[in-house]
Amino acid sequence: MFPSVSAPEVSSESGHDVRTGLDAASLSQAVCDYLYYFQGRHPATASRNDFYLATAYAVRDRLFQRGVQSLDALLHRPDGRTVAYLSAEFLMGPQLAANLVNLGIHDAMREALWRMDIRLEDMIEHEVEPGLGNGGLGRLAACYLDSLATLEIPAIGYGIRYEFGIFSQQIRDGWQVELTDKWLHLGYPWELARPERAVAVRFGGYTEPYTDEDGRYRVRWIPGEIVKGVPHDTPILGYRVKTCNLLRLWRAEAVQTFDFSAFNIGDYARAVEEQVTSETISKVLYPNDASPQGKALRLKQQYFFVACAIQDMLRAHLRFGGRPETFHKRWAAQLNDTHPTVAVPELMRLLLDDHGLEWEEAWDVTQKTFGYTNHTLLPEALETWPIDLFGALLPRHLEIVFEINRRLCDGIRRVYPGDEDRVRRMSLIEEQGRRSLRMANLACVGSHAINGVAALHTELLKSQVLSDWVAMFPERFCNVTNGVTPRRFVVVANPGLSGLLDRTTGDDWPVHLDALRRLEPHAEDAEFRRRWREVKRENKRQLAAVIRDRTGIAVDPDSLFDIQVKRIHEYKRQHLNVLHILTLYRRLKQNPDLDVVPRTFVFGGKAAPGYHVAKLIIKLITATGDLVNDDPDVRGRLKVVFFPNFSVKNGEMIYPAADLSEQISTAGQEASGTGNMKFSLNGALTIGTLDGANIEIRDEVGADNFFLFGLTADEVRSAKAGGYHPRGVYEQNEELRAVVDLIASGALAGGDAALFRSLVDGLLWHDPFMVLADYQSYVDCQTRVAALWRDPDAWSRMSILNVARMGKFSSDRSIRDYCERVWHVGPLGVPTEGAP
Ligand code: CRA
Repeated sequence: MFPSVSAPEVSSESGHDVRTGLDAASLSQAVCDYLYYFQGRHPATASRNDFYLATAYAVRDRLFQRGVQSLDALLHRPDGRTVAYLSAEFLMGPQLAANLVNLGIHDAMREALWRMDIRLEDMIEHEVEPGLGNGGLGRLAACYLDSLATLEIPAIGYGIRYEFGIFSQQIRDGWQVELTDKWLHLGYPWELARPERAVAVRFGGYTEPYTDEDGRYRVRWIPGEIVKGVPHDTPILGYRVKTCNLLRLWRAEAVQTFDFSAFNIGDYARAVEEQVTSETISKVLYPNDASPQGKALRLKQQYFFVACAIQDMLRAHLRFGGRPETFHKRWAAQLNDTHPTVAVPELMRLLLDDHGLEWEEAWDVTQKTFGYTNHTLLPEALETWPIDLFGALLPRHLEIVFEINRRLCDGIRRVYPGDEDRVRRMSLIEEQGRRSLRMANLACVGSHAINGVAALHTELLKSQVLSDWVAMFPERFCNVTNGVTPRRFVVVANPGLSGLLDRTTGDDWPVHLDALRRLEPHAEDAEFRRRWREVKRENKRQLAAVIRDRTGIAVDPDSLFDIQVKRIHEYKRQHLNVLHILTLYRRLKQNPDLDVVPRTFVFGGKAAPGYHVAKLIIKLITATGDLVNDDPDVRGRLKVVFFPNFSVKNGEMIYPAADLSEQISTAGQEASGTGNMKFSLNGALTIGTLDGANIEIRDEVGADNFFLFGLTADEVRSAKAGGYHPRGVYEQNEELRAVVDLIASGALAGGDAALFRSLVDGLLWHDPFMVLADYQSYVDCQTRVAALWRDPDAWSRMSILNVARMGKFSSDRSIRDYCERVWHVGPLGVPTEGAP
């Protein structure tokens, strides 16, 4: 049954290096060895999961081999700087295919498995991804780890190993239903637990002053609770390089897992109580995208992983001979939004209380260590913590925060005497209502660099949310536009396109994305355009099969695939998309012979479980599908699909199959967006507003190759300031009125006029995201899209130019920008100009 590999052999006898060899024979032997000796399975009886695990372990060996070498290289550069990317979320996506591509052994592994009658595709399909993030912010962190390793910059991603990641989404009766995400249930082979590297994290209790041997006034923290943080390491290999970095995620455990005294007196429940409460910390990811919940457990999570990370960094620094006061020369730490900001008082605490530094020196080290990236302007997303809650959990940190604030406010008063309003605005403490700690202000004061994630976003940050900070610390601000990794989102996700790009431009584009410019002349080549369309058509055929399988809806691969996948949020305006669909539907009902471009509308994305309007929008989408899909007058020309459980893995199927990418947020609301980049890089044309990175994408691909509509951020502001009356827009636009009335009538809800009432009323009376204001512009723009679609050559030309001009949006470019503008580090951590 397994002719070529019957039993494991010792590597020296077989002539293959089973641990590290990259040829098919070595790989096949390695997989077989894992089956026998690690899982205790014979290939003949092994399950698909057994084979998957064995394959993953064989790959992991090769990663860790490079990881050890990378660490060794770092040890020989004790003057180098390592990047610590602190993030509450890492949305890594499936690991097998990406690692095979980065190692350059995709074909060898296919051959190795084939010798055992196993299809590599089945192994890749079998993998369950760790959903340890909500959306863009977490996926960005993962792209950045990929680029850091590819650019050979020593880096560690620090985060939380949530036992349950983002919920998995099912659609029942058209509604979202959330199921727990048990990503660990069949074993996660990519990580290595390092219990010997565990650290202790303290919570609660009180502080007390004392005088040390030198007669100095000091403070000690007597905690009320201690929890253990156990690191779990996932190797992060760069693309075709030796550098292998680390993602180190922390799991919370009880210090003492079993209370024998409680057990002895017969209280079984109490005996494991400590374990239960400790482990709660890393149990579950909060499923909110860009809007915090303000729960005590969330603050505990934040402090937990940050305390683990900083201790880990400091320990490494001291072990390699560093002194506390040179910490910033070894580490550049990035705060991925405000979630890890408690790192600022934590580092201060360690330097002051544990290492005896003076305040000024500790503060200097701290500021030089941290950089802060802001990811959103949404006012509800600005994190604050009630002072009483913060103080109860972190009493010593609160004292340090008060002292940072005292010095900050003194500084403001020196620069702006008498401007108490400014002091109030910049203070770390919000005094109105329940006194609370403003994390964005703490991040700003504690960092030497502050950046937004796209040009417009940074401008708005500077002119609105953080304008006081710009006035006082202008040199701290810079922009770093987001990027995405072309390895995962093209090489892995779109092998058809990848092959065509290799053959046309050479194969260096995955690491020099600007090289895709070489495609430009081919846009004029009719034969090339035909091949371009063939690739897209095959991707669409595959997606159509999956859609059929998961939703039962049959869609035509020759129709225009018009796709919006991202978190469901009012500002992203999935409902604007629905208004357009219903507009087309009504036109067809009025004139079934109308010549419309056949379209397949695909939606995907999760709604935060507590966000009722977002959940109602999902229902609106599925109800629209129910209305439209089988209507005889429509004759299959419009199909509406809600693709359940959007994830990195599903995204890898969806982006390559898109013709049109919907990036239709209200201008000024989407900080950057990164889905916009993934689509365009896969040859979709964008219909979008002047928002986030859309603006820069349009600048790069050319205004002629981008479907622009809608109000600008400035226009949105003045429209609102001038008193926006959505009801008036509705009354004056006949087609819009008819469509809104259709939703309000209950026709999409089996006659239940109440179902979408709140949504409709919200649009008519408030419409904070200007859906009605942008409706006509959007529908007109969609008419231009349809006209272009009728000219396949013109469409393909634009599609090719989009891909050719996306070089800027490689996450490699973003990481180079961070290295230059924020971290001052080069490959192998060599300090560059401006390094502290
Ligand atoms: N929700 C922004 O909204 C941006 C990503 C990554 C977001 C996106 O426009 O592309 O960050 N903001 O920068 C966020 O999470 C806390 O704020 C996002 O993913």
